[in-house]
Amino acid sequence: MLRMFCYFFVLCALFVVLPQSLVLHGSRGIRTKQPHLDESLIYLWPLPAEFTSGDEVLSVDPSLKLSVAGTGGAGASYIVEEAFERYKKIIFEHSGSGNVGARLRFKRVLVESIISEYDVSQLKITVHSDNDELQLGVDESYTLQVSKVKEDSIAGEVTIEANTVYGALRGIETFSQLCSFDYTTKTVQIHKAPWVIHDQPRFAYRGLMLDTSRHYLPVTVIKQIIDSMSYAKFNVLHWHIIDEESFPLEVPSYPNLWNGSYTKWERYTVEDAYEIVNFAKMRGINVMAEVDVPGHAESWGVGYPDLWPSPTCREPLDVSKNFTFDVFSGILTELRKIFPFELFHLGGDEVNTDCWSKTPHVKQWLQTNNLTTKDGYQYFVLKAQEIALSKNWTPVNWEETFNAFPSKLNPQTIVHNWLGPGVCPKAVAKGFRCIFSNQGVWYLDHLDVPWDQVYTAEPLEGIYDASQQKLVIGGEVCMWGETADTSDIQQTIWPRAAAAAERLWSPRESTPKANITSTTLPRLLNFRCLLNRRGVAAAPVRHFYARQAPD
Ligand code: CP6
Repeated sequence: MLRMFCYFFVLCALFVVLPQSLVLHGSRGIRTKQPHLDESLIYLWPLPAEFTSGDEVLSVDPSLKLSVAGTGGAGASYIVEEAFERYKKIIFEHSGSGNVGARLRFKRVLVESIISEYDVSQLKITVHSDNDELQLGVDESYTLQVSKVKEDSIAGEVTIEANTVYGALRGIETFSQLCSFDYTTKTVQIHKAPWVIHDQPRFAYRGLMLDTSRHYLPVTVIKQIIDSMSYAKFNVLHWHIIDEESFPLEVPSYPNLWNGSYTKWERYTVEDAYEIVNFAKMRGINVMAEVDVPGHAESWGVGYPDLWPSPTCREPLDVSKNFTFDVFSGILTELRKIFPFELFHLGGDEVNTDCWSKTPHVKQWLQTNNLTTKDGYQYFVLKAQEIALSKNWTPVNWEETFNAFPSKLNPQTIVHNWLGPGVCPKAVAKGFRCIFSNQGVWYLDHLDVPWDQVYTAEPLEGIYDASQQKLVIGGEVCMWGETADTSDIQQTIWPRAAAAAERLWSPRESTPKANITSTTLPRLLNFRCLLNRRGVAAAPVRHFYARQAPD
């Protein structure tokens, strides 16, 4: 009897513990299986705006050649040429492809039916403009065609036509997703040819935020993240460089600021920042820097304690001193040389003004100027906006600034949503532009949000007027750094960031909220494996074990 009871107890304990451990360690334990390829599905991520496909298979020459043409000529082609070299490594990854023995064997099989050894031996890219300026709203459209030319000695042709090099980059990414290695013939193949793809993004702003203040991220890691962003067609890296915990960036005119870094190793030189901006540009990604004021700035005072209201009350920055604005303006002058993107993020979130009312000289200054603490907050944010505007930047601010004084913000301001879904409809109704980042669904540090909730989040929810919809420039997933560092950042970003990337790129009609487990999930599982094949530590797609799907 006692033994039976023990068995029963152990069994009950198993039932209690097991499902929980599956939820908590879903990514370490049983995983959602990659299903066998369903030939009827189109394995592209994000889904192109328009496409048609066929049922032919073409082989691709491992010594694939690039030809770049167009009115722009060689002007901007170095961006395309470098991209081509990167993608050749990705597409022809297996050492069997291009292996002479394998090629000869393959040739023997095909020698009677096909004239050329491979169907596709050239990628023809036409770019219509040599202007390589990368700004918000840059033309990223492209047409990608894979066709069979039977009567020619060249059996197949792949062409990409784009208005800018950045459109060409998006087209090359899509081309790479059409290519797959066939282990029987040891060749790279394109299935479902011929293809005609007309593609363009739904939103101009498709962002990922990185926070290098809570945990320092080495430059190589930031570059890896930028590379992975380009696979999902993201186009803005929002770099939350500085915050209250650490100040890792070099500011030459105020050389003590980076005394606020965690260690002397956990820093970015001006040259590092340049390199990151250039690396991103080569992949069609803009870098938007953030200097979050007046809250979230305690680390500034490590080097310049006068920026604190007092040594014991350190945040927000001292609003009463000219020195505070001299330093702020000095930082922006240095950053302007590094970051060519027209948007600049001024933060303005989570400002607790207790230190202003508790510190005698600040309290006195507020009284003298007949300001409440809330007025002081407004004064600081508007002054920061003026400084950014004077440096020819468009200010972006977290939504609290809009919530506190909507009619005072500069009309150029882009309101950055995060507190739930509500602010974009209000901001665009007042004529402001808006970025959607609802923390309930697009904060990647919230590990409990499953991929389908990320996917079905809709930036235009609650906005019905077409002219107001145009003011939502896009959205951004945020990777706050308190609970992630180099060891696990990629697996925290991916695969869920990819769900947001498709929401931001693909047409609303082709990314419905219903039935996403039947067609969208297999494509996402496939994209996650693509990331893994490219060396990105994307986590398993948590689905059935973490939570039952909605449909
Ligand atoms: N840091 C800064 C943060 C957050 C914000 N700003 C944040 C707040 C709440 C959550 C996650 C992140 N860590 N500077 C808000 C924009 Cl849940």
